[in-house]
Parts: sequence; C-alpha cells; structure tokens
Amino acid sequence: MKKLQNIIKKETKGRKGKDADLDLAEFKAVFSKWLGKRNEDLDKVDLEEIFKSVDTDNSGRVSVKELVAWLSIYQKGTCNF
Ligand SMILES: [Ca+2]
Repeated sequence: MKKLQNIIKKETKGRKGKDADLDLAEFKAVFSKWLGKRNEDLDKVDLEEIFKSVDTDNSGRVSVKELVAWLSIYQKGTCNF
C-alpha cells in the first residue's frame, strides 16, 4: 500500500493548510489511488458515506487530520471497509 500522505500531497499539488483539505472528488481520487483500485471498482463502496463519516466537523472537506483520525479507527477494525 502506498503512503496515504504522499498521495494526498500529490493530489493537492502542494496546497497548504486549510486549502489542502480534500473535496469529495479529490477524496475519491485519493482513495482509489491509495487502494490501488480504479474508480469503477469503488462504485460498490459508498465513498460519499465514508466522506461524510471522515468529515467529522461537517465542513464539506476532509482534512489530512480528519482522514488520519478516521483511519486509526478503521485500522483497529471497527469499520468494515
Ligand atoms: Ca472537515
């Protein structure tokens, strides 16, 4: 698995701070790259639902911090993705 942070960095093209937050389209792109899947394969997965659950402050954008926090829960196996 590629490093998620590196993928995000590429996707956001060096945007900093709040500007580096991912919108839904970027989030989908990051996710598919990270999992090494094409977007079509991810159609079975409700990424919008995941996006909402990652976006804990409901800002409509996902920050790296939010994503990392969500992933730590996911990696503990409490999220069946
Ligand atoms: Ca957010």
